Amino acid sequence: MNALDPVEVHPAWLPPAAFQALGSRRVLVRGEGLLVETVRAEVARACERHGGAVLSGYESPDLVLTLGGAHEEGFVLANQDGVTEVRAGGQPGMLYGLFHVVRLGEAAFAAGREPEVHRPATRRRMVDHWDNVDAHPVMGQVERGYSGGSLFWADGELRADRARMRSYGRLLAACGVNAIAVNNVNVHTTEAHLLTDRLGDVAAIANELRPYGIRVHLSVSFASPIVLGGLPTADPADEQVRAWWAETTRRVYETIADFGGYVVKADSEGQPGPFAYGRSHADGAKVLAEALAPHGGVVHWRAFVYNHRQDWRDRSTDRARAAYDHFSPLDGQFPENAILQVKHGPIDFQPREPVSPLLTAMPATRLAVEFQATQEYTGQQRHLCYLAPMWSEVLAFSPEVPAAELVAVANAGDDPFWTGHPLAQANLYAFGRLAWSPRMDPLAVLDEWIDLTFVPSSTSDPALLRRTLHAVMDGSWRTYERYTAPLGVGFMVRPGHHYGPDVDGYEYTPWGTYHFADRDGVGVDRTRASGTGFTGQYPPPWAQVYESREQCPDELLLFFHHVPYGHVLHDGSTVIQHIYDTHFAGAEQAAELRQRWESVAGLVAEDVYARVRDRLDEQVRSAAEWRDQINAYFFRKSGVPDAKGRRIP
Ligand code: GCW
Repeated sequence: MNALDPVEVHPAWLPPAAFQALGSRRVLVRGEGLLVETVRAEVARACERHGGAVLSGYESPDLVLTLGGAHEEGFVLANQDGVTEVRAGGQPGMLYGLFHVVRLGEAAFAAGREPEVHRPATRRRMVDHWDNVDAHPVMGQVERGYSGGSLFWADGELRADRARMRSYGRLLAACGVNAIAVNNVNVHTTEAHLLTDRLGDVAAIANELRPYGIRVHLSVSFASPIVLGGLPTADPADEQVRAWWAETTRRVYETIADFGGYVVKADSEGQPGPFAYGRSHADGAKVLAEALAPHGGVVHWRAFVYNHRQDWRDRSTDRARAAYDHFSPLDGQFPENAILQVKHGPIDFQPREPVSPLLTAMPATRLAVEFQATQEYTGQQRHLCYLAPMWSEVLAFSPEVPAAELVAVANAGDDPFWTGHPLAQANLYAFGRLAWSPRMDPLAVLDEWIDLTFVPSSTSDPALLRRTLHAVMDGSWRTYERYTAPLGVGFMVRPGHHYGPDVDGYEYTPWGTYHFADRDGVGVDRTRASGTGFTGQYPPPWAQVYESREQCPDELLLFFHHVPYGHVLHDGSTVIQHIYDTHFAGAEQAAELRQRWESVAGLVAEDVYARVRDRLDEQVRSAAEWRDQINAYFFRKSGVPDAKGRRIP
């Protein structure tokens, strides 16, 4: 048995106190296997701390964890005659059942509890790390990482601190995640070698994560046959190329028998892909899928393909259209073990976007929805932004969406609090829970996270703490939205690092992210009638709703329409007045959050309190900067004064 002792970092949603109810019981664990051993070790540690006992035979237990059910990852929780039983389909199910018992606390042992059946909505619940092995000259160790260094890599090497990897796997398993990609989708030279001569590093990570039921996936370069294999081409139709992928993949499975598969970013932002050979993305995905199929692996093929060298003068090209235009004609052509991984919005993880229409256009293709837990465009873990309400809106959009697998770009690193901002841990936790159960209420998820992370019995005023956490977190995404780019128009961030306001930062660049503000109005005309026609990519009723200025939801108005500043919104205010009002309000709310946090001084650990306070200080400063730049910009463009006479610099 491997040592499972947690390391000296913040315990996140698994502090020892969260195991009190379980650990004070008499527990019987039945079965054999690696994950059952993990369960046994968890139980033993909890019982040692809290006075319970691990039973081995016939003594009467309070809790039985046993195997024997239908779904490998599922379990049934029941209480009969005062004994709580978790009957799991397979070993992973027992592990998830254990963490469910932890989540329930005392409630798991209440007599007469109705039996509950639990099983994940989808087979794979995955986090993608954009971690580099070699620190990248611009992007650093972790691309878009705001949590210190990588958990896996440092300065070109695999990290020596394997215990931290193990602890991470434990946290992921406790919220339901079962797959992880350990390197950046932008695959640079060193990282390309993880597939071949540095595979041992990947195997070492897999060894740490395996006891928690997590499979390792690898981002690979489409040009691997050239870069690693010395072939003259990476053309997917070339026999040598196919043979190279087949043989390379066979070796991978020889080393890591339960390897998950490949993640590919192709023909995107400079990454190589099948277009170079006149082949389609289905052709490209096929060659990798075929290599993986005999071993049970999958390829996640990203749909984030667009022209990043667009001419800003050309108003007919629309980046929002790109994924659908490229991929919808390929529906039905992807092999069974290929999963098309689609960003949740048509552009790029903005705080407000419509749901990507591609998700409704691929009935014959396996899909994954990609969320971004790392807060690239939502405050970079300096601002508080609980993202689950946004993700839930995406998941509720249409029946296709919750049926897809879920992937999140990870937000964790070697920071002592895992996620830089301690409250950003909730985003990782919530992602796992929503991937398991897409229809869960995001605020109920937050309650789970609060109870686990800030165990009520460990604080003198749990009610005040809970109230405060809800007050600062529930609406934090909307607060962020208020003081940043208005009404869904997006991208008013500083080019490059994407932190803080820069209204015209991207306006005259090749990136395809424009707002088209002039003296008369603002927004992108994506209608069929007079714009780029993007609205036509949606099925009814959305094609009509988004096409119509009158019906389009306010929060997306400028994503779909170019309107005059005097355009009247559903709430009765004009666009320009809405911009002023929301920006004043948003910055004020940020200041209120900061005040509110003071009420939990002494209720949470000092280091957590201080870190959150410092981040909130920066959020208050930055929100005021956003308010002033956005308001000043639109006042100067439009010449329309604020109806309430507030000072606009
Ligand atoms: O949002 C953009 C980021 C890039 C990222 C890219 C992607 C990994 O700015 O840093 O590259 O998306 O999703 O591929």
